[in-house]
Amino acid sequence: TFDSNVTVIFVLGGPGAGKGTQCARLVEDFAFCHLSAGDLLRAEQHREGSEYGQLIQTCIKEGTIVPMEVTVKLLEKAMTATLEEHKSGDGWADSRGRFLIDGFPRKMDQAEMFEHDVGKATAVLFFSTTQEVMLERLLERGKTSGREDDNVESIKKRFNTYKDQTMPVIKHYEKLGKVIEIDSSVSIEEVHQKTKSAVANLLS
Ligand code: UP5
Ligand code: MG
Repeated sequence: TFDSNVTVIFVLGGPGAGKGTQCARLVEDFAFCHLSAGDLLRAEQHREGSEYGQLIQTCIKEGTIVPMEVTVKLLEKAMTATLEEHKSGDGWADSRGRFLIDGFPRKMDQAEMFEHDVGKATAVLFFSTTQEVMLERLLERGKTSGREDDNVESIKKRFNTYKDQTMPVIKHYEKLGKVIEIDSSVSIEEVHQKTKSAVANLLS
């Protein structure tokens, strides 16, 4: 478990809602370390000698959730590496001790495991928009992304997993009063402005 001065913000929302895009923008404003669970899994999938390559590929294509032990380990490792890297420098706890955990936790058991083993989340940023908007964005991105899950068939499965497994996580944090919901149907810049002021509020 990390120090209590480490700030963790979970970033949730459906496939293509704009989590990664907004996290990248926030990093320019606030000195967060942005860790995308999906990106870490894709890197692990392609890492030579990984025992999980096949499993991760199948889960991503089918839109199902990779066993949480794998994902939590990858996140913990990345967080530790970031903190170690900045320990010696002044103010490390202030800047690199802030994490945006993008696309995680997607299922209740992951949330429980992370909060038990790693640390508690300060807040949850929830980017919400309609399925139509998400579908359009993902199909557009699919023309160039090379992502194995940016096709109609996988996207439908991702939507179902999101609805069945991830929405309950958001509901859980809503009950705790930790969710900041941001409508991400509008332009990237407009979403960014709203997100930026919400985060500034949170950190003040
Ligand atoms: N775009 C973004 N914002 C826009 C806006 N306001 N207006 C117009 N266009 C906008 O954005 C998607 C596209 O839309 C981009 O082209 C962008 O330019 C445009 P992006 O920011 O990439 O959206 P994001 O929400 O990050 O979508 P992503 O596809 O990454 O979401 P997913 O949650 O589906 O994908 P992730 O990589 O997190 O997970 C993939 C898979 O990994 C999962 O399905 C699962 O199989 C596995 N996984 C796990 O098993 N466990 C985990 O904990 C995490 C992942
Ligand atoms: Mg993403």
